[in-house]
Order: sequence, then structure tokens, then C-alpha cells
Amino acid sequence: MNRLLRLFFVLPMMALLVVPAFAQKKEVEGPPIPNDPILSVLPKKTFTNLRIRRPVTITHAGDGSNRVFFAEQQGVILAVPNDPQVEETEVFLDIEDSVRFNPKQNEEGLLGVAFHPNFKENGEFFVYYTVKKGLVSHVSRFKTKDGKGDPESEEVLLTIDQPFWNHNGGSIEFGPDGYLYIALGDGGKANDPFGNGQNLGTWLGSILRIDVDKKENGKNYGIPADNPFVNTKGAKPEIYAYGLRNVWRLTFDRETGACWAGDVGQGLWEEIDVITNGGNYGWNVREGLHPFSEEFAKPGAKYIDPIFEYHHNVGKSITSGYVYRGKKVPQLVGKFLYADYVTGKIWALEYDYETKKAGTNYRIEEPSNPPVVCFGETEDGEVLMCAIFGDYGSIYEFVSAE
Ligand SMILES: [Ca+2]
Repeated sequence: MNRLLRLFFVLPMMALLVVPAFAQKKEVEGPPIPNDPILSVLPKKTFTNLRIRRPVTITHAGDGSNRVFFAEQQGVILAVPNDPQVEETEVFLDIEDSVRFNPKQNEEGLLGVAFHPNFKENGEFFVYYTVKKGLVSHVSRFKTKDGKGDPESEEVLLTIDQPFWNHNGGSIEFGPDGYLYIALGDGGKANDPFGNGQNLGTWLGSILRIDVDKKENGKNYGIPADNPFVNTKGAKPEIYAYGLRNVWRLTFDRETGACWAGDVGQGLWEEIDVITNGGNYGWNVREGLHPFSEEFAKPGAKYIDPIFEYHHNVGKSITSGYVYRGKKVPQLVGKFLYADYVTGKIWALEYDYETKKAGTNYRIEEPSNPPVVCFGETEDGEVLMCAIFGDYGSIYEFVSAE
């Protein structure tokens, strides 16, 4: 991608707009750039016969069908057999007419898809999207009809007011507890001007957790009894963790059940968090491991540090992936795959759940420095990665270079 084209994509995504260009230049001097060791693993293009518009979510249905689902940001979910040679896609759901997507402001659109753990029996799946009219996001339940998603079946679970167009989060994932986790951004603009990250009275800047198998208190969902703030006055009972700026991708480690999130930074630091029940991840008092602002700091507040951070002289917008539990690439097993959207660097990070410490951060080399927008898991636990060039996505798998 040429430089101008890249700028066209990068600028809207970035939250650097408030910082004048000369200040950015000064800031990115930063600490020495780490000399990460190279892992003998390569991304390799796959599903090369397909032309998919902006697939910002890749997932599977967990129903034994071994299908791969690519969700286009514009509002269409496509399904294909998990066969790299496949030549045609099937439209699984088309809600493009209901979705707000503006390619010049590329944080809106259909941003998340999650299949119910019992999808095979109940045909339920869930979608996060920004709504065509107004600054609002929906998390909705859909059902299948004749094997495909039925747009008419939509039942809105959450309507989330968004003060600005950016920082919509958008990951939705079922945890090992069977509850639906929803990652939301701080509402947008820069510096979290309303202090949403530290405010338990708003969903924004938080990860929510809801029970989609119950309907309680006039809502189309229930609140898990051990959600951390159910008894806190003035707090939203849906909140599971908070202090987050704009999680761009929340995933679960299918072996340990741990919840991982990459939180996109503002001016200096990108971070990786392992999310726990009730945790406060610091924004906007902290950015990465560093103080950011005291404006909304509360006395006695405890902040959970990220398990890893990198400076903006390395990358400027984290795309968080998966702890690899597949079989094809032994070198990756147990390492956390992630990338940077702006610089196109890809890494695999070691982490020790007992000591809660990150180990070696390995680089995975890809000379094209692809603007990675998401990772996804297939039903058998292999990891796919997507980068968007122009208006279309390129899909990658990982292969051993040995
Ligand atoms: Ca943080």
C-alpha cells in the first residue's frame, strides 16, 4: 500500500487527531526500540479465491459444521467451508441496510459476531453493530431460518449511546462460563473527555457481561449473579471490568479460559490486558504502565497494569488476537498472537499465568507489513488473520518456517 493510501486508512482509525503533528514526532522518539527475536513462523495467504470486503470479524459457529464466518464491516456475514481453495461465499446474514458504516471513519459498522454455545440446538447468534441512524450501537440476537441468519428475527438486547463516532469497541464473545462479554470503547474523541473509563455509571469504557439465556427486569437478558458491581450503588450491573479506552479485540484462551484484551492507546502506549472480574484497567488515569491524567482519578482507586505494552515508536494501534491452541504450528502453542494495525508488525508473546508475567515477545516477519484488522479462530483452533488492502481483506494462516 502506498504511503498516501495508508494515511487515508490510518488517520481515521487513530485517536491522535488532537495531537498536533509536530508533537507526535517528538513523542515517538521514546525508549529504544526492542530487538525482538524472530520466531520461525510465517503468515501465509489463504482463502485467496475469495474477495471479501473489510472482514473485521472472523469466527466459527462451534456447531461441528467446520464453517468459517467472515463478517464484513458493511453489514454482511459470509460463510464458507473451512477449505482454503473454496471459490464461493454464502451470505449468512445481510443487515447492511441497518448498519452505519463510513469508510472515511472506519471504526463504525458491523464489528462483532458471536455464536451461542448451543447454536447447533437453538440457532441463536449475536451481532454488534453501529446503527444507521444516530450515534447508537446495538447488540442484537438473531436466529436462523432454513440454515441461514434471519434478519427479521432481530431482538435488540443492548442499545448503547455513543457520544462520538469513534471508539465503539465491538468485540462480543462467549466466555467459558456461557455468558456474553461485550467490549465497549470510552465513547470517543480524545482524552476520554467525560471520564467514562472510570465511571461505573456508564457502560462506556467497560467490558460488559450478560446472560442471554434469561430475561429479567424488563430486559432481554439477565445479569450474572457474580457480576462485580450488582450491589454497588449507581453502578451499571452489566459491567464486568472497566477503565478501558477502546478494546480492539477481546478473546478467550480456549485452554485456560483466560480473557485477553488489547486496549488501543491514545498518544504513547498500546497495551495487552488479561481481564479479571471487577478489574479497573486504568484509563484515562493511566495509559499502559504510565500516568495519563488525574482529572477523573478517584481516591484509593487500584489500577491493574497491562501484562505488556509497546511504545508508539513501535506501533500505534493494537490488534489483539488469540493465545494459539491449534496443532499446525507447534512453535506458536501457548503464545499470544497480536499485531499493530499501523506499522503492520506481528508478534507472538509468551505469558506465564502463574507468575502473571510476560516472557519473550517474538516477532513474526511479514515483509508487506500488513494493516492487520483482526484475528479469528477456526473450529479446530487454528488462527486466521486479516489485513485490509484497499476495500478488500487478505486472509492469512500461520505456517512453520522450519
Ligand atoms: Ca490500561
